[in-house]
Amino acid sequence: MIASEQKAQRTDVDKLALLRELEKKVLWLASWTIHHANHLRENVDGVKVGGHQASSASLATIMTALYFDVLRPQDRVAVKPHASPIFHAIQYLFGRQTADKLKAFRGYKGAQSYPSRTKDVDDVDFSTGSVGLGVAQTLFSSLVQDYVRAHGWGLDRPQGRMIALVGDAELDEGNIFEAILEGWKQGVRNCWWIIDYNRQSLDAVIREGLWARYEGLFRGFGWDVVILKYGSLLQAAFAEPGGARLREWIDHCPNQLYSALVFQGGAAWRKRLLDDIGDQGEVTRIIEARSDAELARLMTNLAGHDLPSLLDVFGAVDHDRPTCFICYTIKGFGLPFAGHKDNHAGLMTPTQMEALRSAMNVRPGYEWDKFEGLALRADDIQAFLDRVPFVGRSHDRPRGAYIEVPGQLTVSIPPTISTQAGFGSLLNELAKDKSELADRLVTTSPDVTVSTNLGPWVNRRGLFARQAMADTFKSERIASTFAWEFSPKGQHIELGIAEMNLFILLSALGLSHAHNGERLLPIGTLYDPFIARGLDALNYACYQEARFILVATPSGITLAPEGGAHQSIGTPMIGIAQDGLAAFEPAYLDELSVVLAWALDYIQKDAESGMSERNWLRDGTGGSVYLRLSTRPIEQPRRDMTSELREAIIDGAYWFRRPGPNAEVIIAYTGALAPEAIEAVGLMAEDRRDVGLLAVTSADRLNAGWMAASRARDQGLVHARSHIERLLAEVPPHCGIVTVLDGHPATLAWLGAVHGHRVRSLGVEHFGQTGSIPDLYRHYGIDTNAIIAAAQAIAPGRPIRHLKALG
Ligand SMILES: Cc1ncc(C[n+]2csc(CCOP(=O)(O)OP(=O)(O)O)c2C)c(N)n1
Ligand SMILES: [Mg+2]
Repeated sequence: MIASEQKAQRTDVDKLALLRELEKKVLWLASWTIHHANHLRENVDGVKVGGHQASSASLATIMTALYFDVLRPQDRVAVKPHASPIFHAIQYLFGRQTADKLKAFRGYKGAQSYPSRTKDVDDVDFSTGSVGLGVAQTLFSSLVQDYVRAHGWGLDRPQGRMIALVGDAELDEGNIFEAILEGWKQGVRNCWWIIDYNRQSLDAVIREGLWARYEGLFRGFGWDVVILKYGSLLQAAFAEPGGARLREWIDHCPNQLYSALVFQGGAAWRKRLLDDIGDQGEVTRIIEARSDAELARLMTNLAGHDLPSLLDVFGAVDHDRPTCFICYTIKGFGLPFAGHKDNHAGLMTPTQMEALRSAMNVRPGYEWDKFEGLALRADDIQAFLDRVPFVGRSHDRPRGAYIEVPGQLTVSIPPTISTQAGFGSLLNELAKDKSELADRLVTTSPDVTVSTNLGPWVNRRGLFARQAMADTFKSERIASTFAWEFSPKGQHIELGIAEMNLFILLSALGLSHAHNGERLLPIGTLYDPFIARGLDALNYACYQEARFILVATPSGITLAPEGGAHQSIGTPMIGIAQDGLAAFEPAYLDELSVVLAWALDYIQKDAESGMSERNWLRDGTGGSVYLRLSTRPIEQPRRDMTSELREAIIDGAYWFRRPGPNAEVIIAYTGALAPEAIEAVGLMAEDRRDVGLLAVTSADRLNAGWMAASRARDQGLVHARSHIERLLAEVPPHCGIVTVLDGHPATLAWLGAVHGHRVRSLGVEHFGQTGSIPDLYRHYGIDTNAIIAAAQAIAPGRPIRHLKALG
């Protein structure tokens, strides 16, 4: 053997020895962190917070191999929610997590139970917690990386692999299958899914033979599949005389029995093996040559806990094909409840923890010490840690350069138009524009591109695909309104009909600045009722501060011709309640134009800003934006867009008609019901004095500002006033408010609580009635008559003459 070979071999051995020590340390720290949170923290209130020691331990070896050897700084990882303590322990060893945060695990401002991009300090790539979402997002993030590079951006950075550490039960989530199908259509690559095949979920041991279903599934969609079943010890034993028999036994061992034996340990293994195959020749020697402890070690040596096997397999990948690794593991490996089917929320008792402490050579008082109890020298370990490729990742997250947004967007306003059609015109104008802004826009839609009015934009900017594809209808000269041409420069990503995929893709696009250092301005369109289909993915996108604009159209019962099944009632309430999402429902195109320009700037903001004095909103912090639009063409006002009006539209409301000093009633409306509200005010004028008309463009922002200003006053800032408080201060105390929108009435009902006015709230509470717009408005009581009737009820006085009998 020549000298350099000897040296290389020695370094390999050294690396393995180091990794083995680190694996132990990671398991110790993660277990101790959870134990500390449950048993030792001073302020624990008697409620066990769990922490999933078993679920974490399952991934300790795989994550050791990845983070200390395989990963490169540009790789991005979605960590299975319950492996959070392992992730934090690894980051702690890298010096990127603090002992204080670990000590406060699951506590106030402590390390998070599930890895969080926004709440954790140790550079989490994807927030996980709702199982299945982080997994799918890695697939879409690899697509986004391709999109960015195909557009010529970020080519000076190395390409990363998008990796998901997947719990085997996560694969029960339907969104994973939707993503795999979409990934196949889009030609996904640079994506690894590493399945922690511990054959346990939360409740139980999973079905036999699932791995074979997974294998077939992934292969069917063009993935490479690598099955890591047996570790190096077992493989060596299989090579011994009689080894084939042992292998046959273990290959046929049911999951339940295997788990039970793992839990019971060496003596149980011996008894069972001797009972089953002890009389079958040479295999007996394999069993008898080992002590109970050695036998247990052998029989639990699955590849997912075997560093040499993992390093070999991960290190051998030399292509960018999507790859699924099915890694056999044991839930709770290395801990006393390993394999027990009830171990999901199991916690080690103080006695068990003491046993682990002594096995790990950790002295009391040195539990958080990075190098305590390790067999190698601290200096050597530290030197190794300093050389780990992954630590080359910068401490600062990339942010992507800000893309300039003009104060005003170009659009010509016809006398009558719907907000949905207006949105199409705005994007069509942007598509014509030779600007950085237009180039950074990327649109996406789950098979409703044309019906949500993105057609003209797509005609101009094309669809994205890594390989160009012509529109055959065009080349065959068949007349069509829409060109459907794919190219690497295209700016629309067409998805199949899966709203989950839409939101997860928006989440990936909306984090491009942080993942690729290149900012994209994503706009996704869908039908408003189907927000509910992807709501959890939307919530997670917002939770991890992805930035995008969601345009939901059509909405409400105003989509009457589409039929009852597509109505949306609750979405305005989602707009109010969803954290990280500013919701608007403009009535007119000039309002929409103002809101869209604002939104394109707002989604790029990320300052640690306080509240603005004007509206008591944290506009400097930014967020995503939801626009609830309508297909109903309505007559447009002719007016100058003054800066005062623009500001009020963004803040959430303005007086379309100011109430006079003697007003008895005002009407507050949102969105497509503007014509009914205006008509009602006109018809009441003879019988009620000074009726005011409040146009509400964003119930969400009005409400948020009001809540924030109230809190500020509670804390002593006596002059804090929100936008809605200032507007309603003009309304005399005895005056009533009628609110109306095409959505749930509770959306605006709170307006009465601002200054204590009486309120009658009109809206839609029931679902599914078909009919024309007048039929439905009458049926649900949101037409002009209903508004007038409500005004009469809340502001009694002489009968309003135009009030017809309500049908
Ligand atoms: C969408 C969603 N539903 C339910 C849960 C609750 N839950 C957390 S972990 C888990 C089972 C996970 O099993 P697996 O993915 O196999 O991981 P393991 O615990 O085996 O490591 C469940 C049902 C969740 N976190 N998210
Ligand atoms: Mg599992």
